[in-house]
Amino acid sequence: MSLEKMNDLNLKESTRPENKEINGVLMNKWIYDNWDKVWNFQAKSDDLLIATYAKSGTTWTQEIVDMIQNDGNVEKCQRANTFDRQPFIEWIMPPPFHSGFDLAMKMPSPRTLKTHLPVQMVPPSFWKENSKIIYMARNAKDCLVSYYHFSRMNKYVPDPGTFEEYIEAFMNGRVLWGSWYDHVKGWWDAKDKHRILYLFYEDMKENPKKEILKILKFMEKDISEEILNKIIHHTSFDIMKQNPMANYTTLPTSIMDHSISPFMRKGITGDWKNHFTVAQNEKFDEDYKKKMEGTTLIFRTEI
Ligand code: PPS
Repeated sequence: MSLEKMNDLNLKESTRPENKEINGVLMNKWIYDNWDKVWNFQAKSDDLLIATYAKSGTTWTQEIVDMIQNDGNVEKCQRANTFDRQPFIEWIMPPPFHSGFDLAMKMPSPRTLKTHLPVQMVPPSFWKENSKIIYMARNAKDCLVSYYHFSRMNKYVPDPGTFEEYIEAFMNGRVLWGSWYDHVKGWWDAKDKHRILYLFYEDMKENPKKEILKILKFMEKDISEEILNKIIHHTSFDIMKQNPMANYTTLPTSIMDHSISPFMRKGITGDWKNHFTVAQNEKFDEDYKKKMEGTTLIFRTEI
């Protein structure tokens, strides 16, 4: 179905769906209902999986990887929407919308795929096949702010309520894909046992060249300095914000309403300072210390 047609339809599915927990992790109803299919997803050894907690720089990483795979050819990277180029494996939608899961099944190899699943919920075939995985993490406060605004504009995500209420929900892991704390720690531990490149949004923001070089090495790709500079430029926030194949503006407004908050919102580190009150920040930090105790994982909340 064309996106224009989807736009015309006043679908029932565009109202916010119910959510249910799978092993303590909140998921939308469609993923919950189809969990067996997701769990039994058949990964391949030449798959490249981009894994993130939501709002941590997934789309950015996806665009970088696609540009690398296409040797910096911008036209090729504009062949389709991000979500069609690199299917979102657990995203199962009712007809008439196509689902990332179905798309991944149909896609020829080598595939680049996306997931927000916490590490313990990744389909076991990825470990069996030893597929490469790039994990991108973002500091909790900026992630929370981004997720809050995204939840306001995206009707497939639970209504966030007030910012105060949302902080509570985030701290308690009562948001889709569960606890940020468990997610980043779980993947951090997994990186020493599997082929996982663990990256940080803040590092990418500070020095994209250095981080893209890490991705190139991981993907065993070599490119010229000229192409590297082209990739840095094409995947900068300002360019991606204007790119309809990366900014999610082709989706119907009944799903994502960019007039409420654009998907490509600010793309910075430290925006949390414009949102948290002093009291909210103190409470968040205190709770953070407890939840992150004992891990070697360190985040930067400003650069
Ligand atoms: S999703 O829906 O989970 O896939 O969202 P995700 O892509 O992970 O995160 C969206 C946030 O990433 C920002 N973004 C970028 N920041 C810097 N540079 C580039 N190129 C870029 N592309 C996307 C996007 O603006 C969202 O963050 P916020 O803070 O809301 O602006």
